[in-house]
Amino acid sequence: SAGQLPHIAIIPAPFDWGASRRGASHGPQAILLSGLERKLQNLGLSYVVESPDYLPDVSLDHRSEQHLRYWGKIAAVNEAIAQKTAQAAAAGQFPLLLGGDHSIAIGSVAGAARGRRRLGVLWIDAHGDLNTPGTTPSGNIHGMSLACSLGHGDSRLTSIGGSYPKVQADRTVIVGARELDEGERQLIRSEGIHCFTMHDIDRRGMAAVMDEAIAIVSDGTDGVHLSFDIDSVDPGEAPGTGTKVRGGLMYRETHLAMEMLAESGIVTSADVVEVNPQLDNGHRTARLAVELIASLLGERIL
Ligand code: NNH
Ligand code: MN
Ligand code: MN
Ligand code: MN
Repeated sequence: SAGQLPHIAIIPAPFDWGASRRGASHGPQAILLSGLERKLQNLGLSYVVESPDYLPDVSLDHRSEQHLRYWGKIAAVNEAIAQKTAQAAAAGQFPLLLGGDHSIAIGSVAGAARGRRRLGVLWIDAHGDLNTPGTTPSGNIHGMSLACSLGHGDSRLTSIGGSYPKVQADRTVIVGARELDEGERQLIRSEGIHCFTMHDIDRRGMAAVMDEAIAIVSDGTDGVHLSFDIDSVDPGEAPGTGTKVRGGLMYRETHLAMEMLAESGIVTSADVVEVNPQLDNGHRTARLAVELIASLLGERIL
């Protein structure tokens, strides 16, 4: 239906003011330099790499608060990300956002939700990203992005891309959680957000967890956004990220999750975030990101 439009729109989001450490802004370049285009070509996929020029210059925006650090820059950048993502989706493309810290998902989820009012969200992360200014231990907005998309938190963030909740709790699934703050636990319980922790993955296995996750996010939805935080993967495999937590997803478990998503055919847009080449061991983490994107987009072993 997209005519001669490329199928995949690679949208770089070189931004890192949502995290406590700088460096994730170089994630898109590291992922592109690690062979993403070659992978897509080998898969026979058509794609376009968007220029990062769609992002506004926020270097002079110093609006910030203790519990909402750099909210001015983050609001401005995410309005542009929402617009760019919505535009690609409306053209029939698959928006693939390369972060950047996880605050960029405020914009990408808003953009994906513009044409899909019953969007499912799969959030693969060591963390919940369910803090609000009232619960955040850090003030870092990358720890608030999923809460924002659900409509919780400060209106300067929840209004990005439209003043309404972009997703509903019963269509939201977290996979890989192992470091949740107390306010996040409370929100998961009070809202009924589905959360498969590392404990669940250890007990039941990744295949069973992903079967259930896929069933939840595809039930009654009109699209699924995957928001993949590379810190979900065990730091032994993915050292190049700012908030490493031991006991993460193993290499094959992570690929299996991506392969199962590819088989399901449900994913309509995705983010890959928190790759920080300044903390990486060579390009190990960026290369892993490329491999995982390939699995998500249909690369098979046989
Ligand atoms: N929960 C912590 C916070 O809100 C850490 C969040 N860091 C992340 N999230 N990398 O994915 O500050
Ligand atoms: Mn995250
Ligand atoms: Mn995380
Ligand atoms: Mn924490």
